Amino acid sequence: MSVVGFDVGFLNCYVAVARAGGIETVANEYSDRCTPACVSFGPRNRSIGAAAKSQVVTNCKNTVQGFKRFHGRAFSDPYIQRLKSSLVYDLAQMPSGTTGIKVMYMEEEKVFSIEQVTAMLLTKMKETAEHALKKPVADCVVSVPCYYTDAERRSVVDAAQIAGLNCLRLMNETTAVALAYGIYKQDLPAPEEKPRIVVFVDIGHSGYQTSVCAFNKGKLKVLATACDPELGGKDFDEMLVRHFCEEFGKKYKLDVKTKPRALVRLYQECEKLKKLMSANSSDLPLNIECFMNDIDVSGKLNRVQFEEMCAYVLGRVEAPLHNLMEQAKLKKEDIYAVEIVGGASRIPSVKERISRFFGKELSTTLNADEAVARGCALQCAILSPAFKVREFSITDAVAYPISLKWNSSAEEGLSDCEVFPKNHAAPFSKVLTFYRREPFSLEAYYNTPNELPYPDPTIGQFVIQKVVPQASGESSKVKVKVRVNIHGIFSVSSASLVEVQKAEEGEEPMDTEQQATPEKEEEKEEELTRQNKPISGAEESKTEKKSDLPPQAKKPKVKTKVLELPIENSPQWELAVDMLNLFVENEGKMIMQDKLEKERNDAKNYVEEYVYDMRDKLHGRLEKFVSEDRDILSLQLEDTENWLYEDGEDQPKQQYIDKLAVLKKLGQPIQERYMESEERPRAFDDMGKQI
Ligand code: ATP
Ligand code: K
Ligand code: MG
Repeated sequence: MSVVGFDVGFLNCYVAVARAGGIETVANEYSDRCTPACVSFGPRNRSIGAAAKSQVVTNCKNTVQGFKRFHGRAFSDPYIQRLKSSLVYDLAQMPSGTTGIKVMYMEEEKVFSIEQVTAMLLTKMKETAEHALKKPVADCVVSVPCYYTDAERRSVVDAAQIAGLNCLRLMNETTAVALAYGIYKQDLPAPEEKPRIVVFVDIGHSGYQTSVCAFNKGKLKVLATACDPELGGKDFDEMLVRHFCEEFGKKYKLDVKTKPRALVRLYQECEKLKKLMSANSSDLPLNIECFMNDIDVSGKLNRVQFEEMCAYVLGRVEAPLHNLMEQAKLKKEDIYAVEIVGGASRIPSVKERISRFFGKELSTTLNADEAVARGCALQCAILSPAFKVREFSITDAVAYPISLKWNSSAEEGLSDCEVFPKNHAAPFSKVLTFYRREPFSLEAYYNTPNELPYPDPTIGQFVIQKVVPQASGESSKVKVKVRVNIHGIFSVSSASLVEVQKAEEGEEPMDTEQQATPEKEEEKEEELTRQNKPISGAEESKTEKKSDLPPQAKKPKVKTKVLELPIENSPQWELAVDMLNLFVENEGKMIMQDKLEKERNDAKNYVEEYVYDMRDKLHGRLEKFVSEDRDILSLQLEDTENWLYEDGEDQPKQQYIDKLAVLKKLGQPIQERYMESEERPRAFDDMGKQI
């Protein structure tokens, strides 16, 4: 049982774990708590995280970044098509129609689905967690932007599974931040008191998310969320890049856009400049040596100019805040604090605008980079039976209103019904009742396509199968349970047919079938239910925490049998099970390949190290102990060194092991003679001191 939280950022990822001492953000193999969301493909292996980031320029076509926005998207999605032209690596269509990336890997052209790429990143983050916890990691909580739709969420759940993770919850990033804020607060209002209202703002590299939450002792409730999925640090970088492309075009006659490598370098330098700009308002230089065609370029910029060129981007900061307050029907005076996180929240003009909107100082009590990961780890701790953590209940909100539509009887045509309005509590289940004689299908969709940052409002088709009329020929009562689950994903979770059976007075209830749930009907329900119309009334709605069984009624005359009905689920862009299994298998193979390649490299490094180490020693402490074997070894060392740079550059692992063995065979006797002398009594100590 592991307790781990993963913040899978667009640019920066963080891993937090729970240990005896509490929640901790842990460092990767480079002693860095930030792992870049970057995967690089090579002729023999993959590099992931920091190792991949270092190849962004040298191996730009096979180094993938910024892929968080491809989840759950068709390749033909206009958004993907628009992005495609601005990327230095290639995108491709998966057989299912979703988005994949095309790279050279193992000297072959390969297409990987977005789920696979994110799984690679998660594999790395999993390793980081395992290294910190010193045990295998499976259970975890993974962050997603609160504006993600179902298809995007399912895609991330699949990615986690491909990486061998058991994702206990996909957690909205702003909700993770809210949890990290609230769980340690000792002074929250009592449950019956007026809640404390806090606004959370997360501006990362790709997206801008805001939420408003109500806190009472031991609980938080998300009241509303509002976002701009296309506003983040990258948009400021974009403005800078555009500016310098133009400037260098004029000044040096360079067409930067034609050279992917130069463009990638310019992005890197502009990001650095932007960060410096947060702390300095004076002129700041931007210099790149050998930028293009052997030309060194330089430019400069100050904060006033920066803000001018970013006026359009900055102008978009307020809209989501208005939207948020409107949805929650709150006044600015109701807000206790505005907590900001995310890297781009450090931009002074962004802070200024948010602060001006609320008319108050912003709070930065949370770690701007790590709060999401910490919140996820806290949620994982709460969900894990193995970890004791303070009771804290989290009620999230549905981001987009969800409706169902279905075919009613011929006369009525299509019917529909909003099952989860915007900001409805989640996770949540509702039971709907239908009267049917045959299988029927439900289509779930987001009913506000205009506010959806996604081109297709369809969530999925759900066919309720094996519906048959009652023995009397009348329609059967079919109860359908719909839910927004813990990941924020809509599903039709179960369906059952209520079979009414006449029974003799005093007869014992019949044994129900294996699948059947022990549920009895109430007459009241039937009266509430119109023909072919579901009832989503309060008495049938239950939160997931409560039992779904209605109170048992004593009715001797009528017995009912409840049959579970199979449901055929076809959510939009669902990854087929056989594909998922194949991806799981392939990820395993690639992990193995990376491991083998690492071992091969290590074996080569051992030879190299031995050559240099031994050569030094032959002129140092071992000098006294070599006799006629000296020349043979020296020669061998030199030969090996040359070999390493020529034929031995790229050999199978065993070759290096054999080479090392040959060298050691020659070196060993010398070292033994040295060791022997070291172990001799004090009288011989002087010799050792000469080293
Ligand atoms: P997302 O949340 O959109 O998935 P992310 O979590 O990877 O993205 P963060 O790590 O929160 O993003 O923020 C990264 C962004 O913050 C980058 O654009 C980075 O340049 C910017 N950033 C970091 N520090 C500063 C700073 N001091 N001044 C300005 N921008 C900064
Ligand atoms: K992050
Ligand atoms: Mg983030």
